Parts: sequence; structure tokens; C-alpha cells
Amino acid sequence: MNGRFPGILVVFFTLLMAAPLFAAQPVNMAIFVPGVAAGSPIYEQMISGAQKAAAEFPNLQLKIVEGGFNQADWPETVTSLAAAGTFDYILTSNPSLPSICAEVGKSFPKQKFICMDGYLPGNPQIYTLKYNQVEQGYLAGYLAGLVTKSSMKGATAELKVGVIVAQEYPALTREILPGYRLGCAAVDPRISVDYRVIGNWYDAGKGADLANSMMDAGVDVILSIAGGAGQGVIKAAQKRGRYVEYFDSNAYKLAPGTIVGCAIVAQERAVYEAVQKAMRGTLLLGSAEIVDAKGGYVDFADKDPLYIDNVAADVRAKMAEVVKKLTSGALKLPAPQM
Ligand code: RBF
Repeated sequence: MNGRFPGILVVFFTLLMAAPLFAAQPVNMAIFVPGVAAGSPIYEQMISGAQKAAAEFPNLQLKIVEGGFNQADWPETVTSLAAAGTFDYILTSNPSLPSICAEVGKSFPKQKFICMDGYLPGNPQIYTLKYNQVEQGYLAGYLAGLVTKSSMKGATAELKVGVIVAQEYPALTREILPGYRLGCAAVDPRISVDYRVIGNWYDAGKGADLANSMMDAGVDVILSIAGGAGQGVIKAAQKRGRYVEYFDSNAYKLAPGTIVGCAIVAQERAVYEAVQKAMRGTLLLGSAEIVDAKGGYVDFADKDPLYIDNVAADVRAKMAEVVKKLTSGALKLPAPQM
């Protein structure tokens, strides 16, 4: 037999194996951002997670659509995306979206939805995934408690910590805040929590005003969950040498020395995994996952040099213990199914 024959066979079978790649149907995915992406870490992670998947699947086309801050407009925009009939999937993120998608889905029964940071089991058009935000809040609360009791430069004599949020919603009032309060109380039950609501996700001026009024009253560390409005909280704390905690992403570099803790969710990873499954046809529509610290989806960013360099060693040591308890599953803080 001619020695070249096996070589030809290898080429033939390689082409045969690669054929599905060339023939793969295009998949179109709309990413609906309920708000604006800039300054909202959970949305930024959603986009980067989807882009990471798109880099692996050349047949995946992404279209990013920002819904803006008028929440009353969102159902109409989601409807127009479904009505276009061109998007295999609509990917979105925040706890108010599953019910909007369910409503829109009634008119467009072929439309598939991926709703991150939300919870709705049993709808055959919708996959949802939410984070255990009791744990995420607890991590922020525990650090706040340690910082307010510490001898760090910006810590005041008062045992007062603060939370500034953009808006009230069930995941905040029933998971994040209770988790935060529990974390504070675990450090010292005498710690009081000053809690204020801005009223929107963009007014940095109001964020700064609320932060200043809290700091006047002796608050030394403020958890901000406020999207772009959080910039005002950070700037105000920076000016007075007090502290801020960030939520969702590692953001120490935004204000080194001012941001002293980041309670994070692995939304980039979760989106990447969900989109990968969608592309492979293994995403389970109708399922509602809850992911947690034990699974590595909720965590505290403690490896960053900007945390290590700016937070007192005794605070970091105590924080490390509680992070370990949560990530190992030794400390259980179940999230409500809602
Ligand atoms: N988080 C943001 O970072 N930016 C936003 O613009 C934003 N808008 C939201 C609107 C609604 C109606 C709800 C319920 C939540 C919103 N969130 C937003 C909060 C987000 O879902 C999540 O709870 C926080 O990022 C904390 O993990």
C-alpha cells in the first residue's frame, strides 16, 4: 500500500469531525441590561461572561440593549426584542426580570430567556439563577462590624455602620439586609445600622449627601448597593478618610484605601456557564438554580493587594475565619426560595 494513504485518511476524518463547526447554525442572543451597564458591576459581569462564551462559539452573535433607568419601559423593550423574532435567547439580570419575561413569553411562546440574579421555577421558556445573598450580605456585615470596632485610622468611636441603597426590592430587604445585620451582630450586637435609600440608580449627588449625613452621625464604614449613584458615596467617604464596602465585583482599584471590602458574586462565571450550556443544548429551561459560597459563587475578595495593604491584619485574620466557614459550608445561611 502507498505510504501516503493513511495521511489522506487523517485529513479526511479531520474535515469530517470539523464539519459541524462550519455548519453550526448562527445563534442570536440579545442581552437586555435593565438600566445601564457602566457603574453596575452585576451587569458588567453579565456582559463579560457572555462575551467570554461568544469567543468560544463563533456562531454566537450578541446584541447588547440597554433598557435605561425608567423601569416602566422595560416590559415594552423586552417585548420588542421578542417580537423581532430573531433572538434565540434573551439574556438579562435582576430579580424583577423573570416575571417581566414570563409575561412577554405568553405572547411569544417560542422565545427562550436566561434570567440571572432572579428566581422563577417551572416556566418552560425561562432559566433562572440566583445567588445566596444572605451569605453575600453577611460577609459585608461581618467586615463592617470588624472595621467599625477596629483601630484603623478612619474608624470612629461610635459603633455605627451604614448601608446606602438605590432602591428597595425583595431580594434586598429579605436577603441582603438581613444577612448584613446578622453579620454585624455576629461581631457585636451593639453595632447599629444606619440604612438609607437614594431612590434611583444614578444620582451620585444624593448618594454623597446621604453618605455625608451618615458620617456626621459617626458612621465610619458604608456598604453601597447603588450602581452609578455609588460613585457619590465613594467620593464622600474618600474626602473624609472613612470607608466603603463594594458589592458584586472586586472594585478596590476604584478607590484604594477607601474601599476596604468587596462581597462578590461570580456572575461572569455563572453567565459564561449558562451561555455555554445554551450553545450545547444542555441548558435546562424551567429550572431555577440557587448558587452559594460553598459552590464558589459568593465570596469575599481577600486576595487583592489593595485589601491586604489597606485593612488591619487583625481584621483580615478574623474575616478570613468567617470566609472559610461560609465557603466550606460549616456556616449555613440558607437563602429563601423567592
Ligand atoms: N443593580 C445595579 O448594579 N444597577 C442597576 O441599575 C440595578 N437596577 C435594579 C433594578 C431593579 C428593579 C432591581 C430589583 C434590582 C436592580 N439592581 C441593580 C440590583 C441587582 O439586581 C442586585 O440586587 C445588586 O446588584 C446586588 O447584588
